[in-house]
Amino acid sequence: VGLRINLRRVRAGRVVVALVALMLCAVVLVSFRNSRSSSGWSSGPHASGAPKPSPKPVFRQDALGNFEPGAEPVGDGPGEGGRPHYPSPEKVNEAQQSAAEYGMTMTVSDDISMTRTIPDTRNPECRHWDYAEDLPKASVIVVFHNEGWSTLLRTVHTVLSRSPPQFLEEVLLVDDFSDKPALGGPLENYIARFNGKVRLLRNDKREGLIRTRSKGAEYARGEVVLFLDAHCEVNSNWLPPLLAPIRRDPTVMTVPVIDGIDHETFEYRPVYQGKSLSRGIFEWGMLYKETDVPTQEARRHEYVSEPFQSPTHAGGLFAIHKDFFLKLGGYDPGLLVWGGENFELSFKVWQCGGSIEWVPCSRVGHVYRNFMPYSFGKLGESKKGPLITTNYKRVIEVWFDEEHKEYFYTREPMARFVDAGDLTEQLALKERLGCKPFKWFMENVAYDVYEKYPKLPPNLHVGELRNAATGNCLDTMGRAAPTPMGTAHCHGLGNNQLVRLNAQGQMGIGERCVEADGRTVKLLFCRLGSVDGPWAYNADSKTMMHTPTKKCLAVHPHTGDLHLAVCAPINEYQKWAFREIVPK
Ligand code: LR7
Ligand code: MN
Repeated sequence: VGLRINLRRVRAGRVVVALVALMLCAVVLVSFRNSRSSSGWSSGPHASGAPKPSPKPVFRQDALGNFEPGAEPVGDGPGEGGRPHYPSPEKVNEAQQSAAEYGMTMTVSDDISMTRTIPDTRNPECRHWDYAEDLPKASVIVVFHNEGWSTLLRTVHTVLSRSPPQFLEEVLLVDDFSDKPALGGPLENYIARFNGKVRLLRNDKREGLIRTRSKGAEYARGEVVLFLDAHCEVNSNWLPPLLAPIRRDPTVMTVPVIDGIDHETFEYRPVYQGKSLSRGIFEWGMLYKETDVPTQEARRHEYVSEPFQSPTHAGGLFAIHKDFFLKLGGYDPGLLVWGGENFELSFKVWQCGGSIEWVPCSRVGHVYRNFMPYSFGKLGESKKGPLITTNYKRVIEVWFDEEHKEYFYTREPMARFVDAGDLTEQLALKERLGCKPFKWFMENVAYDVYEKYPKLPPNLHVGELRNAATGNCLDTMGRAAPTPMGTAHCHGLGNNQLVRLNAQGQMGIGERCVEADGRTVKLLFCRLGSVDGPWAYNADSKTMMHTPTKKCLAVHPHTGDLHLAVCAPINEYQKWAFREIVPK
């Protein structure tokens, strides 16, 4: 990167020399003009010629961007400079308890200053961009449910201290029916010190993060709504780069690059150390994934620090013009609590006339929790089938086409059985806005999904896989991959027993694959983008052969464990039958 800047400098320097010497004028000028127009340069404050409106930020060689702050002095207190912090010996127990309650060690967070310094993790190029002075103002919306005090307020403090005030309309906190006492009166008292710059709304029942965000957007006073999770620390000059693309085009949604904050030590860890930039995609079971920015997209930009287009986003951190968000109907109000809303918004933005840009010069730290500390409450019980799968089904039933829907159901057969609820309004919105078909999105925006996750071969069998000798069914045993696979009493409910075997020998349960080495049979995450596997089922002999070893899947008669055995088709412990199930 430094190299690139140097190259640019050399080139620009060469231009000046050439102009002065009146040598090779024509050739050099052409190359200069080309570089100006392709980067969208127009006459910035330091360029010669009549000033023109700047559709894009100006890249200046002097690194004195108009909002560029000086380096913050690094103190030596706990966690300063983004360094890891550890609980003192007498607080170890308390720390463990707080980690169990919040999914992050609040005791450690509580020791760290609200405005500690963190490393400026941006590409050095970022200090050269010069943004317009009339960017739209943002409401920063933070929804929360039973979040820890110091992480929530550190989010607020860093937004207030690291945003140019003229672009920050307000910080809008929306409480999704928390019941921790500190988040009641004490929170109201605390934010009073910000003289109205920080507002607080409360739900009168649990709505989940998705509906709570839509509500925040409706109440927001800013032209742009900018969402953050309640455990973030925004980094140096994070705000203008997110607003500039929206000023240029109000149908652009912008996403900062998300650094990691460790849930135990609160160490600030930059993403992309020595790695190339990545962007958001998805695989067919609708897990969110990131992948390298394809060359086709990278080639469209002169600088690696320029925003680039991304098919999807992780969900929590993004900015969008309020009117555009509301025109898109906010989030589908039928999505419950958590999950899938990132895809819904991504597909909707792209298919209905907008675009998503990831902004490398805007960096925000986010605490990745150890586990989800909250339950889904009554909302979780009110839906048939697992709630997140239900959300995914709503999203794909509205935005996918028939071909791509089939890949989702092939990979996640359980989804066929969940009730997605009424989709009339969502389909009507898609119609009314004249949104483009999913095929267009896949071919023009998310083309890299096909490279990573090839189209899926059909399933030959889907159902529970019952052993003839024991009468038990193949089962994940409720354990997370990687784990040994087991068998258990057949319950007919699908879920952990809903096995798929596809035409290329891949056997799995949802996104996880059954694999075997030598003797043990395991459940692993399917190899990235793999659609094939080692299994061959013979419906006559009822054996499941592991083709690389030519051995057969068997239950051990004594231990009951799964293993690979020398094939002996008369052995009942090696006979398996798929039974289609229709979970109630
Ligand atoms: O019922 C709830 N009500 C809420 O208000 C549940 C949660 N929330 C709040 C919660 O307090 C937090 O502020 O909603 C916010 C997000 O919840 P998290 O932090 O528990 O979610 P996450 O970080 O585990 O999950 C990611 O996916 C979610 C899917 O619905 C959301 O989109 C999160 O915002 C999203 N987080 C990010 O994108 C940060 C980067 C992580 C990655 C990849
Ligand atoms: Mn989060």
